[in-house]
Amino acid sequence: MKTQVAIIGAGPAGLLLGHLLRAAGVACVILERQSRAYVEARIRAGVLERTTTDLLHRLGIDARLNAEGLPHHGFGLVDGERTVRIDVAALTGHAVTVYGQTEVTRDLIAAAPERGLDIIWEAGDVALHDVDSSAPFLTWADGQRLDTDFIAGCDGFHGPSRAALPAAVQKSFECVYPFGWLGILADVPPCDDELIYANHDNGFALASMRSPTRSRYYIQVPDGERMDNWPDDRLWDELALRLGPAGARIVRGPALEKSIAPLRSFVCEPMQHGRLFLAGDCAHVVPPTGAKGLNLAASDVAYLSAALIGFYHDGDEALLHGYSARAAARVWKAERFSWQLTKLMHRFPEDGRFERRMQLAELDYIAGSVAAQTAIAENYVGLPL
Ligand code: RFL
Ligand code: PHB
Repeated sequence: MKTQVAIIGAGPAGLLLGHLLRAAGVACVILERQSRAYVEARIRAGVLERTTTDLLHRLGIDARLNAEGLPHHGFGLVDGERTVRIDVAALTGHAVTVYGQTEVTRDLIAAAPERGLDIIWEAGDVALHDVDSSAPFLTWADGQRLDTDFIAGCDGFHGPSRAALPAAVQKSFECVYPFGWLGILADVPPCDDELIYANHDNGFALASMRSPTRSRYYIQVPDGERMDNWPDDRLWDELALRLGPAGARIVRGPALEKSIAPLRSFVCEPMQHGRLFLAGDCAHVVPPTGAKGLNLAASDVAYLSAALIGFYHDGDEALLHGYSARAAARVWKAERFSWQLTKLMHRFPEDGRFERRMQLAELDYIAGSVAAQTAIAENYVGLPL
């Protein structure tokens, strides 16, 4: 088999890149390790920046997004009993959209056949070859081979693409947090119209949603926490406690899904080597506090698709050479925002009474400062491409 761009991974980065390339007539094939059913069932992010929804509108893969996406004009930061509302729309002129990553993924997969985007599911043992030559190729399963002009590594944090960058050129930067998020999804109405991020003495909590009848909640739990320590009743009690005034309005229900995700900040530079380009979680990870991970995957592939299309349409390699620097500049700013919001809203085991008062003083400062609220709002809504 031969193609122009071989994409590894059918997450948001790989699927969006595939559609953007196909819309410009560039040939591509996606190789995905998991089955379609597995990928479509994965519960992940929930908040889309305008840069991400703009891509879906541009592709015309937006019918369900338009019908079911919830525009959100602000969110709350809670310390104890007080809610500081960040009025994102008033402060920036823009809103975010609550629409699950699961739904984005399903929409992109459903639109693939009619747009000539081939996805090979359950492609085991994908390996990258000759990425620094002009004729790279992929192999998988029992000796299947795909020759290609370029490889796009969109295979998430644990995929093989990043490891194909020679150790001598790869620089990585990492911060692992001593806690994770325990998430619960339930078919109950949300406790508030807006998302609420709470910093309680017991730790962080987040009230989010997928629709007017489906809620998504998270609490901070210690590293290595076991799920059987958190039967549903205990989890609902803890959410009600940590979420402040909104906690009293929680409607409880059976869990559709419960999982624990570790928190990490990670960046790999450069995001390109030879004919291999990295995009999304394979090149960088943010803690979910800023709701940036999926949106960074989308902005990476906005840059990468423009660069590849420039190459095929105009023979122009300038954007390809500039990809890593351009994408990483936006990534680092989202890393900073996600790290700072994580530090502000979580309890760190090494922190004492002083650090706790620093958090409360910062929240108090934010409550009284339009400048501080604007800085949060413009990062949350997404920095421009
Ligand atoms: P993905 O989604 O991990 O997709 C990678 C794909 O590559 C496949 N793969 C392979 N395929 C072939 N061969 C191999 N050897 C392969 N190895 C892996 C995988 O099966 C998979 O299909 O990466 P991508 O596309 O870069 O997308 C990144 C986002 O998924 C991620 O950043 C977000 O989910 C992060 N995130 C959030 N981001 C937001 O923008 N807003 C949010 O509100 C938000 N909330 C969250 C989140 C992530 C969370 N977890 C579970 C980590 C909330 C949580 C709890
Ligand atoms: C979610 O709804 O899953 C979600 C929302 C906001 C975040 C993280 C996760 O910051």
